[in-house]
Amino acid sequence: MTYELIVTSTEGPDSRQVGIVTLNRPKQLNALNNELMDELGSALKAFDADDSIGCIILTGSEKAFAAGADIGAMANYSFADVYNNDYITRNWEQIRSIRKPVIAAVSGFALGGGCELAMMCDFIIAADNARFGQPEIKLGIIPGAGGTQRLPRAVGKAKAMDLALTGRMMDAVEAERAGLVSRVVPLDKLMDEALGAALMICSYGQPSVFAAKEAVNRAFESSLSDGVMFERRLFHALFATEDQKEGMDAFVNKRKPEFKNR
Ligand code: CO8
Repeated sequence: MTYELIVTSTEGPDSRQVGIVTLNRPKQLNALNNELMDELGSALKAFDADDSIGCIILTGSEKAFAAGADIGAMANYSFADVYNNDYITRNWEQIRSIRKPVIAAVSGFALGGGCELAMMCDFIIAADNARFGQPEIKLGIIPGAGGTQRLPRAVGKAKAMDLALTGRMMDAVEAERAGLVSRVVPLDKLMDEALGAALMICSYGQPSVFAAKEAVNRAFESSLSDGVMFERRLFHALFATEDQKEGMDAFVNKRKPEFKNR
């Protein structure tokens, strides 16, 4: 399938590849409009359904991961437009239904919907020029794609309130210190770092990768005791996989495991 506003590619050995989606509206700093979000949803679903893909990276340009929802497109929307037709917000939660890990490799601006999109990914690796923020308050609105919910879960109430109410940006160092991003690397190392992480994930057995993602996500949807029980059931279930036998046998016999994803 050909896309206009994103570019897709793959990296890695034939057996297990990394699917890469690059947002590509450079003149608008990757501002997110309905068409781009439709293409992003299609590309993510296609990679998710492709057995040769083990992990996905979502990235933008050096200057901008995404500078938010497209303000020009939103400017004249009425309540009826956005509510009745689900303009702007349609498709935004699709990324949550992707079962394979999605890594956000963020350089430059990740603002508003761009920050929310990065937070919908499983983890964020940031370049040292990355800047995160929820500046919607400056436009007379508030975050609409989970920013007020995911940001406090990531960085705590104080910093989330600070960012949502002042609209200020935080740099990569502050974002890492606050727990929003997992690693910060020099800009020219961003894709190498993200690919290294993605290829490592690809090398593991898929049942345990899926289970780890599901279990960590459950921490944000349940009480501690429900989450621990959910984890325990997945943990028990993995003893029914060939990959558990292979992984442990390989360790015991001091050899490299060859996971079969079953
Ligand atoms: N929408 C549309 N166009 C944009 C956007 C945007 N969000 N951001 C930048 N652009 C365009 C600019 O208009 C400009 O276009 P042109 O060259 O035609 O004038 C071009 O990109 C370059 O931008 P600047 O000249 O402003 O570049 P600077 O380096 O001077 O500044 C900034 C970069 C700081 C990123 C600045 O462009 C800016 O503040 N952008 C807006 C950031 C913002 O407010 N984002 C939040 C948008 S609202 C939102 O995301 C709500 C999400 C709700 C959820 C979505 C629904 C689920």
